Amino acid sequence: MVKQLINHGVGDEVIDKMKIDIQEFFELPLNEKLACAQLPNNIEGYGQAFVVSEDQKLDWGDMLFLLPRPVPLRNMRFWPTIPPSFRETLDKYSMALQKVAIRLMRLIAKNLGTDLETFASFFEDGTQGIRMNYYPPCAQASKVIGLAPHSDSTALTLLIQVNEVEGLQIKKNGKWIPVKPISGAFIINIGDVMEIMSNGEYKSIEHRAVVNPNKERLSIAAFHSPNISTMIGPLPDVVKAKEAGYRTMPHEEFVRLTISSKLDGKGLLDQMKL
Ligand SMILES: O=C(O)CCC(=O)C(=O)O
Repeated sequence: MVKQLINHGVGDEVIDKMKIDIQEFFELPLNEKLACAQLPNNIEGYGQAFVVSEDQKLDWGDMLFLLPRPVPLRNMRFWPTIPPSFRETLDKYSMALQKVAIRLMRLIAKNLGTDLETFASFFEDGTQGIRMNYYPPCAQASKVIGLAPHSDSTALTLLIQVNEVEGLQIKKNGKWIPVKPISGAFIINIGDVMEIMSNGEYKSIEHRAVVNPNKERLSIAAFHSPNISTMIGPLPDVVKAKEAGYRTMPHEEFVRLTISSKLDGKGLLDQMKL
């Protein structure tokens, strides 16, 4: 059984409204959703996950990916105006989840024995991406994949399964384990950036989404990373006497590496290992 976070302080009304608004968005006719369509060389907008070539087989799902934080860098061009409450709803959701993420970062910092304030400060004006996933049913569900196996390239993800249709699976000891939806609970996924910063003390988790033969499924993943000026590499006071197990590089360079890689298990992290 995978543990999930409850009593996180995010109001039911904030989560429920987010679920309603994203469901309404995905129910719109295609031409209306295309008002927020992805553009070449831009990861935001409505479309498919990690399209890196014309020839690749796409996953069985649509998504809307937005970067709500840092707030001054929001690109409202991709933010839906239908349903009319969408922007306000996402704004509230984004802020509430950022707060939970920072509280979790402090606990992780304590556990790592690194300075709480310094570690939390990396995330105070950090980046946050929110991917809203819609997986239509597929009669031949076993022949498709909703979202290919991957670990998140960010630090910490707060994920909710929106409509209680099972589909998320995590890889444990080489086996895929289903994660049961629990209403109002967040699944906390460790991402590659956390594995790197903690010098492997925290391991990122490989996961995927499978598709249901009869029912549509929705999920919302909120990815949190340090601010763009933070170097991505093992924290010096975590490494101490040990060898650093990962490369260090500017955050922007790390993001470029991420964008150019197709979702491929923990492949991105392998490129960072020393
Ligand atoms: O649909 C899910 O449960 C998984 C979503 C996910 O892993 C992602 O958006 O990165």
